[in-house]
Amino acid sequence: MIKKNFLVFGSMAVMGLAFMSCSKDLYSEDAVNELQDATYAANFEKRYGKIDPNQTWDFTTGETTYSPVSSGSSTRAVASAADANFDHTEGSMTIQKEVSEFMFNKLPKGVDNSAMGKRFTMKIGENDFTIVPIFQGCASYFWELWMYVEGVGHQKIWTKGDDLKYRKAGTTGEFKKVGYGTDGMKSDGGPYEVLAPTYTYDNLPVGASMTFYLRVWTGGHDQYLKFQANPLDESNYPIEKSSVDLKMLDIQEAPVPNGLPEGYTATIIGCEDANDKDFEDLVFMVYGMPVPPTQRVEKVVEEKSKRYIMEDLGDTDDFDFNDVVFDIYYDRKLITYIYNNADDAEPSDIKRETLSNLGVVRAAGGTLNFNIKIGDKSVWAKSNVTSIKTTDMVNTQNGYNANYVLGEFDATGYNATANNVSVTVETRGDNEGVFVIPFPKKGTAPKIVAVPVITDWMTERTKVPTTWFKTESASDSQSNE
Ligand SMILES: [Ca+2]
Ligand SMILES: [Ca+2]
Ligand SMILES: [Ca+2]
Repeated sequence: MIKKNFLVFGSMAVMGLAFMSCSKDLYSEDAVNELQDATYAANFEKRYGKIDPNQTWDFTTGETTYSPVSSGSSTRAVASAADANFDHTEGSMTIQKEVSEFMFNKLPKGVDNSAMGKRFTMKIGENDFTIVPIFQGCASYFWELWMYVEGVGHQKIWTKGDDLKYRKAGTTGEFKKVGYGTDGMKSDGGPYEVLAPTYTYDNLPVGASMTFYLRVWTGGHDQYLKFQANPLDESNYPIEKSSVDLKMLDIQEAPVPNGLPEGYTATIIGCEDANDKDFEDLVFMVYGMPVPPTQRVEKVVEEKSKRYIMEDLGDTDDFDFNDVVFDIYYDRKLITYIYNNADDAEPSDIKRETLSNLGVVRAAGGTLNFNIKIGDKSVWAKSNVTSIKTTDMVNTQNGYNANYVLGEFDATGYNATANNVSVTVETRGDNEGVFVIPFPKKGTAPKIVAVPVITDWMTERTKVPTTWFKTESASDSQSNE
C-alpha cells in the first residue's frame, strides 16, 4: 500500500515537470503534498463524515497538573518498555473492625479534616508494599485511584466499587457489595469489617517518590461511560485530585490488618473527591515492612500538557494516528514551598520559577523517518535514536506502554495557542522526498490532532473511532469500530 501510493504521486509529479517546466513551482514538495492532501481528505470524509468548516483539531482542556520533583535521577527515565515495571500481584483480605474504628475516629464525616494533612509523597523502600481500599463514602462522583512513580510513570490502581464488600462489625451475614454509584458504606453507621482487593507492588525503584491521585468524573458513572466512548469531548474530561495538591491526607500508625507477620506498619490515606474536606470519599491503606514513609512535599512542577497524535501519509486511509505520538509540557513552573518549621503542614511562603517547555516522544508507529519541528526549528528526529531503525514501528503494538519515553526534546518556542508544531516525513527510494505535515487549519482534514495526555493512542492499524472526531454527517451516523 505504501509503495503504491507513493509511486502514483511520484509519477504525476514527474509528468508535471515534463509538460509544464516553465512554471517554477510544479515539481515542488508543495504540489505533491496538495495532491496527497486531496486523496487523504476524501478518505477522511468517507470515514468521519463531511468536515464542518469550523471544526478545529485541538481537543485539549488546558488543565493544570502537579507532579513531584525528582529526588535525584531523571523524572522521565523510562528507557524501554520493559523498564516501566508496574508488575504487581492482586489478592483480597479481610480488614478487621479496629481499622474501621481508627478511621472513623480520625476522619469524622462532614467536618473539615484538612488540618491533619499536608502535601505528601511516599518514598519507595526495599520491600514490597500493598494498597487496600478500606472505605468508600456515599457520593455521586465516580473516580479511579492512580499512582505516579518517579522514573516509571502512571498506573491505575483501583476503580470505585471494584470488588469491595463490607458488613457491620459483629454481624455474621454475607458481606454486602459496595457499588460505584452514590451508595457508599456510611449509611448504617459502622464500624465495619471489610473484604477488600489488595494490590502488592515490588521491583519499583528504591528511593523514588510515589504520588497518588484520583481521576474524578463529577457527572458520575454516566459521565465516565461517555468519556470511554469519546475521551476527546471536553465535557467528559476528569479532574485530578492529588496527594501533592492537598486533596489527600496521610494518617500514620494505623492498625495493621490481622494476620500479617510482626514488623508490618500501615498508613491510611483519606481522599477528598469534592470540596467538603472530610477526606473520606475514599480511604485506602498502604502497608509494608515497613510501610513506605510519607514525606512532606517541598517542590512540585506545575504544568499543562498536550499530546499530538499523527498520521504520516505512509497510507492515506489507515487513520491509526500513531505514526508519531509526542507530548509537550508547557506553562511549566517549579513551585518551592518554604516552611518555617520542620513539622509545619502549611508553607509560610511559596516561590515560583519558570521552567522550559519539555517534549516527550512516546511512540512511532510508522516506517518512515520524521522530524518534529517547533516553529521553524527541528527539535527531534527518529533517525537520531541509535537503538532503533527508522523503519521500526515503536510502541504501537498490542500491550504498548503509555509511560514509554522514546526521546525527549527542548520545546522552547512552543506556542500552545497557535499549536506551532509540524512534522516532516522523509520517504525513501525512487520517490524520495520530504512531506511537511503542519497542524491542521480549521475545517480541513487533520493529519495531526492535539489530545489530552491521558488519551490512549491506537494500536497498529486500528482506526481512531468515528466518535472521536465530531464531523457533520458522522455525528448522525452509527458507524463505529
Ligand atoms: Ca468529601
Ligand atoms: Ca497511520
Ligand atoms: Ca501506524
